[in-house]
Amino acid sequence: MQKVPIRGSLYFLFFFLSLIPASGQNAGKKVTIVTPVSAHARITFGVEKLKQALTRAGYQTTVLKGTSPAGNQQIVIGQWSDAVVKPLASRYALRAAPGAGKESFTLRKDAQKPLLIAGFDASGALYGCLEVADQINKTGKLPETIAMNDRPEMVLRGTAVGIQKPVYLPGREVYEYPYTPETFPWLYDKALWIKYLDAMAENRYNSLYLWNGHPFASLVRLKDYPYAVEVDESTFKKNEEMFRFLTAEADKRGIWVIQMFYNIIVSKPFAEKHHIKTQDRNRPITPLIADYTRKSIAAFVQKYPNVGLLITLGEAMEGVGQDDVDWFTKTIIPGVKDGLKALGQTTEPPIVLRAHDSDAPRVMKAAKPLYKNLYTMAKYNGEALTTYTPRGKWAELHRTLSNIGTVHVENVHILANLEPFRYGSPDFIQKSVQAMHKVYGANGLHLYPQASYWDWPYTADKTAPRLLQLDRDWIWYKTWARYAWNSERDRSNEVTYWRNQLASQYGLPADKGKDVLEAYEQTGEISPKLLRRYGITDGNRQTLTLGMLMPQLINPFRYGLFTLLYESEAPEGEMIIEYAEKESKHEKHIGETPVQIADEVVEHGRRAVAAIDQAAGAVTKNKDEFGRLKNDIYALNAMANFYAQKARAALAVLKFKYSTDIRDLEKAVPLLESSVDHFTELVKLTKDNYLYANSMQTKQRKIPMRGVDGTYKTWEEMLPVYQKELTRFRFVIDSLKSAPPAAAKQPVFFRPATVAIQSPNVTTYSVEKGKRVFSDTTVAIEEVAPELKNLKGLQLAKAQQQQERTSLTFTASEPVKLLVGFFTEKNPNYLPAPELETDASANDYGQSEIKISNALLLKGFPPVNVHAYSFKAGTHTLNLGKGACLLLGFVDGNQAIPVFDAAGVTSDTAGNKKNIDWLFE
Ligand code: ADA
Repeated sequence: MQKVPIRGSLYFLFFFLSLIPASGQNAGKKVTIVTPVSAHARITFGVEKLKQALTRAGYQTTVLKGTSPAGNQQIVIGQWSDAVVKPLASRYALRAAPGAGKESFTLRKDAQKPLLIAGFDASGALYGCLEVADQINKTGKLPETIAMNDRPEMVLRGTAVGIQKPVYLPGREVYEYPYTPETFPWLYDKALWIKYLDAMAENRYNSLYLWNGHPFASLVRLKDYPYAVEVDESTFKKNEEMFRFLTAEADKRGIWVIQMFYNIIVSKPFAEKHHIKTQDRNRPITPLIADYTRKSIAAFVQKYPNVGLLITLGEAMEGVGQDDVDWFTKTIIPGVKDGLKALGQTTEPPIVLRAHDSDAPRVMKAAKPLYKNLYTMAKYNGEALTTYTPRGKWAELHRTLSNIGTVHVENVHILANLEPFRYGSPDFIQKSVQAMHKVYGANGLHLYPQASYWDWPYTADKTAPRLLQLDRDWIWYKTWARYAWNSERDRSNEVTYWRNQLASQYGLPADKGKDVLEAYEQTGEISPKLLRRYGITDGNRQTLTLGMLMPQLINPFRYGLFTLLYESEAPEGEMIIEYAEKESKHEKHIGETPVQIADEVVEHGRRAVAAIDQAAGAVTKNKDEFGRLKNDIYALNAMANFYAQKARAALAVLKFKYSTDIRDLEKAVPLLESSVDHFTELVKLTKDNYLYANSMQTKQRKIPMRGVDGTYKTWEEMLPVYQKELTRFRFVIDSLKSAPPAAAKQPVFFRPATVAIQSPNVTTYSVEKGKRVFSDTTVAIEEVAPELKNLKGLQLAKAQQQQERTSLTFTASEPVKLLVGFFTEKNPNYLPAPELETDASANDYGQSEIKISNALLLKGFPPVNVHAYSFKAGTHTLNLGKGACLLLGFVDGNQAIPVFDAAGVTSDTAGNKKNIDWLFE
């Protein structure tokens, strides 16, 4: 797999096809297929598909190997270099077209002459066969004449399957899912794999990524670490058999299987034996785990030399830094090389490096001299679909990786803002693929499932039996694949193409097919626009379709706003809070505004509903599925209206923040009421139709509500929250009207807890104004939220925190919470706050949420946000990363830590100025 020098779009040299109307008169007509004597498995597979199409059209087929063609009802198939191809190619005066490359093919047939299917390679010949089979299926006959060259634009066109679950396995951490039939019955279902692989081939995908934390201990046994295997003997055998089957069947269809894994995770039995954790975000590389991983990779490559590897250096490994470089160049690449050496093979399997939570350009620089078959990958729009006009810092990173000279692959990652509704807007997707090329310089696609990634192979629809994603989301796979093959297709032809696809799907006349397309394209704008203008994050800690709380709209920083969403994954524009601030100052608005989006999504919803209603009466096929699609369109319309009204209400409320005029608040009431009404409608539409909104049902889920124990995953559970918000709001307005603002709420002081600290040796300080927070500087507290005043902070040396990770070992006789202060600025000098977008373990101690925003101010430092880490009684070692932070002391574990913004209590300089969240909570 090398980079193809010329893009497919330029390569469309000529294509014409003369079709004589299908006569249905093929019965008894004989066709001879001629293939090379020893044809590649891909060619044999292509011939099989072609034969099936011919038989369906009434032809009698015979396959001959290596015989020269005679007569016109012949199809000659092979690579340009094959002996069977050469004579016919020279009869047509053809050879591989200039610039033809991997996976390219040529089809040629003149009237009364044989049909030539010539591939640059076996994949090309396969695609040639599939193209002819498609033509026969469409027209009912073999074309009389054909002249066509084609090849894909993107080098890698892949889909992902997560061998993961919506919840953690008992006693396990994130991503740790051994391959067993109990956990993944579908993984051993060969018929399902064949169906999936056939659909991939039909869409011309050429790579299948399997995602898992640590697959090796389910697939290989190591001489030096035999105890690391984490499945029983019979499962181990089943896994070997399943993997062999899958890779062989994939290869026939021109598909590379690529195994993904996270670093550094070790198997559970291995961890137990060596008394280490299976994963530890802040663990440095040790010789033991390096050796174990290197040997695991070597054994894997030796056993499955045709399987590629997708590497995630981030997440379970110390953040961005030299460790990433070392791990990739001293453990992973040598592991692959050891495996090749043991095999006596030199063909390097592809290694794809993810730019996730690591400095991929730096790692690639070190790795390029060591290994040739390298690729890079980064998330297209984070863990969502938000825009086809990406820009900013994130676009820069993509371009940097594309410019390295290896192929850069776009990862359409978890679609956290689309779940669980159907999505299939050809227009949005075509433009996205164009942006991948033009803005990012990329030349590969890696596509996640459209929804329910963690629940593969099922969708969230409440049906019996459950629907398969592969069936329900056919249009998702088809659209991306079509544009990955060629993104520069003419829009008006595309409208015709998709109109016909949808008409045939639902047994509709063409014009009604167009209505369905319209419904898809109108709704296709709603979730992207909403998230990029109102959202907190592009990550899967937010489920957009469940709505957002009012404080999340009016005070997003309190919820760990992921600013990249606005800066890179949205067109230039304003957030709700920015818009309101500008309004108050009578400043000019720039770019896409929240007000504009409110209007636009309502209009998209209206048009989509009208379009789907127009088609509904004419449906003759797949009626149940059409009913579900229609329901989704209605649901998206209700959701669009919910957000529009709530955003408008938020703007009115923010106006009050500046005006302090209660009339501004009163204007928000009917808007908020109406948003709750639309949400009630959404509940009605989803209650009997969906099992859940989001497939990740773990503690990482945060927005709109925490997902502890699988709660708050349906609209029904959210409705009372929104109703309560409204009730509180009405009540507060009444109180404000009838009485002057009540005296400030009395702070609830935290109850300090006593623990025995084993290391390091520290002195403590009272968390009060004037006290020094570090042992090596004179920096003292300028302002602090009074709630903290009884706590004993731990004085650490700032310089040391910046050089080494902060580690604390202590014993608690009762459950405790440790309050940690993070500086609110991204800067290598400061310890980064827990970030679920790049660290799925960031909530292991319940620490991901900001408890007290702007809790503390130090001179010359950014404001400090407080997070809380929970511990049971016992001895613990907490490893934080490198960078300055404040350990503000231990609190009684039974005391609930309220979530609030102390801005205004501390000072106006503390970031968000006046806080009005109390209007709603
Ligand atoms: C985030 C996300 C995870 C996973 C990860 C990744 O941490 O929350 O679910 O998708 O990124 O591998 O990109």
